[in-house]
Amino acid sequence: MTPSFATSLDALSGWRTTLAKRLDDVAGFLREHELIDAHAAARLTNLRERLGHEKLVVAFVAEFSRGKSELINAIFFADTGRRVLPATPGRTTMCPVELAWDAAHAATLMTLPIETRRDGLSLAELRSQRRAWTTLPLHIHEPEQLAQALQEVTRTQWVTQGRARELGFWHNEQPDDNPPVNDAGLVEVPVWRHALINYPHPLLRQGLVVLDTPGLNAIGAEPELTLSLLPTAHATIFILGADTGVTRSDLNVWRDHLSTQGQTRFVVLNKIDALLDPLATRAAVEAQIDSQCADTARTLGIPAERVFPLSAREALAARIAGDEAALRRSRLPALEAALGTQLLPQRRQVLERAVLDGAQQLEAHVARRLGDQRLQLADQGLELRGLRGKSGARVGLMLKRVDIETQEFEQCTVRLHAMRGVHSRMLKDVLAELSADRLRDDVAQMQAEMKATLLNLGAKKAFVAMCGRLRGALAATQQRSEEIRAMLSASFTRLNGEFGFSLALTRAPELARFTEELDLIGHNYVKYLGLTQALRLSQPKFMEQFRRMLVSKLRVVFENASSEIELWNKATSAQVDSQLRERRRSFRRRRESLERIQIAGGELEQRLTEIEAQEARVQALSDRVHTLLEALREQACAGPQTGPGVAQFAVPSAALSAPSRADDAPPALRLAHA
Ligand SMILES: Nc1nc2c(ncn2[C@@H]2O[C@H](COP(=O)(O)OP(=O)(O)OP(=O)(O)O)[C@@H](O)[C@H]2O)c(=O)[nH]1
Ligand SMILES: [Mg+2]
Repeated sequence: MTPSFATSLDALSGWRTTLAKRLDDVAGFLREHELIDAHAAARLTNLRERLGHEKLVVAFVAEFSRGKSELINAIFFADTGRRVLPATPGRTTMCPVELAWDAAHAATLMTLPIETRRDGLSLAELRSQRRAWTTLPLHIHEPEQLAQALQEVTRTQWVTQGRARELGFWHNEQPDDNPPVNDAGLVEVPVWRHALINYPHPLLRQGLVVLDTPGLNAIGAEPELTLSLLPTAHATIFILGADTGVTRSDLNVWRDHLSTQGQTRFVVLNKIDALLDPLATRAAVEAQIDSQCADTARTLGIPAERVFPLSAREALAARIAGDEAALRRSRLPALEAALGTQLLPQRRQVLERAVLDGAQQLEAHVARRLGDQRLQLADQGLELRGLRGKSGARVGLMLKRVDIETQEFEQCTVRLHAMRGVHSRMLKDVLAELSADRLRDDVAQMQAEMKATLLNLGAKKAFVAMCGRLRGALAATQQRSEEIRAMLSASFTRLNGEFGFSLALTRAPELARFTEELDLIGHNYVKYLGLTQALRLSQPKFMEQFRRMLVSKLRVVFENASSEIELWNKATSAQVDSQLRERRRSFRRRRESLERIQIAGGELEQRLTEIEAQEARVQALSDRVHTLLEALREQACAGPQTGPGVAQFAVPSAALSAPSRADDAPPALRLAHA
């Protein structure tokens, strides 16, 4: 049987938990035996964070009234026994609604007033300002109260045309797209800009984030939704009505918001129950559904198997009634299975790669460290074995040699100092290319150019020019990183040759990934500048919001590129420091053991035994790290398991009759465990 989305997501998160545990084992061992430096540890923490907290965002996108909210109800809320998210004919959901679970907070509905648009602050900035939001507690045990509270997302208010214009819902330039005006000359606009539902649903607990959107062709659509939330969603579910077919405005939504390749897209042909006809045979209705799916696929230019005909309303009713046959007839299980089998393997691959890369880097790091120790021990052993049967005078000579060698070695500090000076100067230059100041200047230049030309074409040109400058900055950074690498490589060769270091350079960070991210942002913004929304840029408040949003997006790319470079440079310096420390310690040890041997003749054999014990210890450490990393790699390659014996969430309908495992789980969240 094909596993449902719920079962697959559960298996994925089970796999992530086990992987995180294996990673903790590795990290604990490395720390305990001081086998890891601060920078390798930082990388490890990063990976751990990703495994534990990475979210999977699924966005529901469509024109209004196609059944987005109803579909979310059927997939996520059926076990409350009622319709929880408001779904009614006509415009219902008035602002983007994000459903997620953050255990650090109670179950709540948080709403952000639409007036915040006037301050020019972006949604990303406002997320952390809890005071800007209105918070409503959610009584998850009381479905009636829950549904009542969620009615908030439908709230609207009547405002003057001037205020509507300020809020981005009115444009003199495009009168046809403006909302209707009532007798008093007022315009209806949403009360809220964004809503966050914090709800402990089993799937949300596992890192799923669901985004319900208001009908997207609306002129007042939140720019951040278009520019940030939708492009970064891992999957989008585009919904059409079987009763309406693909309308012109459906096509506009598709073209404007879902045409980005690379996104995982699912198309739902909803409301197939509307095609039922008492005068037609079941087979005739089925044939009509098939032909409508084929038409839809052709119109949207996607393979036919990407279109899922279903009835969200019937699926919701069937799940509430616990009627399996009706649920199958609604055809929702096919969409859920596709989500499970197509979306999650992709997430798995990304995480698997990250873990395997991480394991490889750790192994190389540890091998280098233990290799250094082994080398020092071998040298000491050789030296001491050479002393067997030698006189006290000979030991004295050896001591002198150690002192000379130590002095010679210490000459390296001058060389190291010079290298560090050049390195830090070069690094400073590289990081300046990616600094926040530079970014601000580039965006300011674009803004000035945009202001000079309010025509759409000019705005786009200014934006494209800025993207070009930023791409240039990344290319220059890559080039300078290579120069740093070349400088270090030459220095390392000399240090290794003259002073017996075993310094090894890793590859300079690849910045192509960041250029791709930059291109994706560029692509989305250019699309946006081509939309009617671009006209809003003539308003200073919107220009400001646009600028802030853009800067915050670009800053993430530049900061990540910058820290990647910094991390690589720090890891390189850390390697030099640790070898320097290790070498000094080894000179000290050599001196101490020779001194002891000089005092008491019997010490020599004992010292040799100690060295052998240390060599055995290094070998044991190396074996253990290898075993731990093998276990991590094996787990990563095994992937999520959905077989028997693995705890699974049943699809919500089955949960209706299943006993609650956790006593404190609300009735809506009962789990069935296989
Ligand atoms: N017949 C039928 N009606 C449906 C189905 N799914 C949704 N509806 C109805 O269609 C209407 C709109 O559904 P919503 O879920 O509110 O649509 P939406 O896409 O969220 O619309 P907005 O929130 O306005 O953007 C409601 O009355 C639903 O009950 C279905 O499968 N069959
Ligand atoms: Mg809705």
